[in-house]
Amino acid sequence: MSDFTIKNASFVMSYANKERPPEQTTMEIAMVGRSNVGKSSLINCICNNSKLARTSSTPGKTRQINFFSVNKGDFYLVDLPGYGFAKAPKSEKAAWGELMESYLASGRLTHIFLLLDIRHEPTAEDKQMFEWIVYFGIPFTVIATKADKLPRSKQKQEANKVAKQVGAPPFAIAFSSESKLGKEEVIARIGSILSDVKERNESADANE
Ligand SMILES: Nc1nc2c(ncn2[C@@H]2O[C@H](COP(=O)(O)OP(=O)(O)OP(=O)(O)O)[C@@H](O)[C@H]2O)c(=O)[nH]1
Ligand SMILES: [Mg+2]
Repeated sequence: MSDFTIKNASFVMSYANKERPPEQTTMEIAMVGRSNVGKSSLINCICNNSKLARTSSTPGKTRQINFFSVNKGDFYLVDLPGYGFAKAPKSEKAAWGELMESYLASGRLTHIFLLLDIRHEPTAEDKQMFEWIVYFGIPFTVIATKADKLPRSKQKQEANKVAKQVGAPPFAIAFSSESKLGKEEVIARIGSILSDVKERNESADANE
């Protein structure tokens, strides 16, 4: 186990395609998933700050790409607007598609956390999103959210099942921002992604 911890996190900026995104840093991990699946809540949970990213029981709360700087600028966690928000007007859905596509294609992303509700079979949009992630070649981890809604005996099995159903290898972290299940596992995952990136950067520097 690494001794990686999240010591502090702060909001940097919201980005909606018109402004310039923040200066790139060591790495960027983005939360991707259906509206209401718990992306903003996961960021708040692992950063121990319930007010960091705005959450809501009404789907469609996050409308822009929000950057959060962690451990004094060491890396960014990125909260994305959700998809599958039925009430959104057509123009907004089109804007969402453009924003997401340009962000995924930007080459900034180190890793994606694909969040799926542990209780439901992934939707056509989840599967489409997964195909985009594969198309853009971005490394990912599947996180099955709201695990507190299932009995403990089913959590691991159902988490792996949704990963398989979306088309990914059948492994997912069972997570709950309510019960904090999987919190340490998600943090350890971030720690290992970060140490891989740093190692790669060091060997690239050494080869120059
Ligand atoms: N029971 C339970 N509820 C959760 C969990 N995570 C989030 N929620 C609730 O689900 C709702 C949506 O959470 P958000 O974190 O705002 O979801 P989001 O994915 O950011 O949604 P958008 O910003 O609309 O894309 C809120 O009412 C949360 O309190 C969880 O682990 N367990
Ligand atoms: Mg949100």
